[in-house]
Amino acid sequence: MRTDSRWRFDLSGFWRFRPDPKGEGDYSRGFEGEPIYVPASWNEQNPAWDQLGTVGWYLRDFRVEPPQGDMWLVFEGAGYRTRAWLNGEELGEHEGSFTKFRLKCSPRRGWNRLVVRVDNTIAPDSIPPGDGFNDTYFDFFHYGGIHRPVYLEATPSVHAEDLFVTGDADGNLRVEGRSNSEAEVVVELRELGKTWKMGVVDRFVLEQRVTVTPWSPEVPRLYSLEVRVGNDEVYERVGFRTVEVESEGLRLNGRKLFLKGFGRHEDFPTFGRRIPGPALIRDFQMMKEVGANSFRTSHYPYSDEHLDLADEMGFLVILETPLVGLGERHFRDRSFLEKAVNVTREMVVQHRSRPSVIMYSLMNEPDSRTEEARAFASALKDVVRALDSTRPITHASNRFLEDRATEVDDVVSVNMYFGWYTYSGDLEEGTRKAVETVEEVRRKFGKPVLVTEFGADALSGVHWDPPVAWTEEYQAEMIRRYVESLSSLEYVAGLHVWNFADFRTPQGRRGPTRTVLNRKGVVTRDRQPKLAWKVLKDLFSLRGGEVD
Ligand code: GCB
Repeated sequence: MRTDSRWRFDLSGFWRFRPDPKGEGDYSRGFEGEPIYVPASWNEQNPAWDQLGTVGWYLRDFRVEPPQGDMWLVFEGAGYRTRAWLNGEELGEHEGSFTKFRLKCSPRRGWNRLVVRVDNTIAPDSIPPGDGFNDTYFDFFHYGGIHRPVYLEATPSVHAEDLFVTGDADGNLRVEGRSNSEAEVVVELRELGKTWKMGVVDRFVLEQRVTVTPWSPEVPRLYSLEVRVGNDEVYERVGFRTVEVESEGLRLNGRKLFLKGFGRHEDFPTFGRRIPGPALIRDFQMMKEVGANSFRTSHYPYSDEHLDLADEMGFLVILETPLVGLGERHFRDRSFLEKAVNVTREMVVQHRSRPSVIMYSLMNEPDSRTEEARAFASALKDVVRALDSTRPITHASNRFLEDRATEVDDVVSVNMYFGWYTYSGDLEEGTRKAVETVEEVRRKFGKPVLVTEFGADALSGVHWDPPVAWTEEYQAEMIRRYVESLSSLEYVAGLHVWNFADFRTPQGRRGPTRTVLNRKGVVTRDRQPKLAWKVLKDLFSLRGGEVD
């Protein structure tokens, strides 16, 4: 639900920061600290903060003239655990780095002091889990801080809540929403000159058929749907599109769909877990240029800005939860399931009105070979279905035939590194194994298959003929062989190269297999193309990846 028509006070800019490596201090009333920029992770803003795996304190003094109504401190993403105090009074706390949350507050007229404590300690039961800062159960850097925008927002005493808007390619519009108390509700699609009066209600569902241009990667047409509840005005951008899953594959607006694209990360030099706007634009322009039509938000829900651009530029998104690296201990633990449900619910509610989001991925590479794992996946699926019954579900598996969670998925997704982690120098053998695996998975589950990861590390500027590991040539050749052989299988519904760009990862668990960054990007961390980029551009433009 878009609320930028409400009164807002933006808190981006320079704050003060104080590391608290033992996590024992109480600075909730104030401290001196050093300058830090928000929004961005703390790690790369100062080498002294880079490995700070525990607590950091933020402080901001600001002057404000608050309007009438309830006031909220909104974080679009901060973590891992965030607690805030306004003028010494505790506002509340939130666990999880990748979803939006808000804390009720009462700023006074004039000067106020906001203090935020961010605890980035990682534990076996955090989401995602790990044994410590450098020993994560996942392969990306555990940045800490206030990564996404933060602001004060006022809600009028009567206001809209929980807006959920969908539209299909035939122009069937569905709008669902609530008001915190009974009020006059009006829904408007201004571009079409349509207004619907819902009466005086506290809950409403509108179903109408309208004449529209469907949303697609080629023509990502968005309409603005406004809802007025009393004096409150909120809106969503609707894209009218239909996604269908058939045994042979996916359809978008009735036409066969082949997903071409990438797994990505929110990772950027100095900014850490925040990709600044100009870099997002560059990424999306490059992805268009290479012929991609989609990406997965590996391995956590991305920022509103990131997904806004996907809506606007016509990218199809597999929206993934931060449930990466789960094992038996997680599947047996009821309280972990509760946390997982919570984070999944927050993700779905935040992004379910986006046309770009065509599928949810509920986990990445769980150790899901048991009945407990299947039950866990099934419980998560029920939660999603209750909030949004319109989108198919998957999870990215590296357990292939042994994966029990795949049984509950609508689409099978596999991550495959034959020819890289099983390096023998023989590229043909790796590709053959990949094709065999996809064929077996298809035979067993009878569902469309997405290859959500494949690739090889390449150090930009390292070349060798004939191709050997770590060279740009080896990566390019491996990607070429995978794309050529897998895209000819009819039930393969898409190919996502791992990864769009090199990204930071800890040196712990994976030790010597990483050179500061994971180098499987087809562009470098500062977004310069490797050899594989050119190869991919030819492949994506040639192959029946187009919506036909
Ligand atoms: C995977 C993971 C991804 C890693 C990748 C790799 O299967 O899903 O997070 O980064 O492999 O490069 O090893």
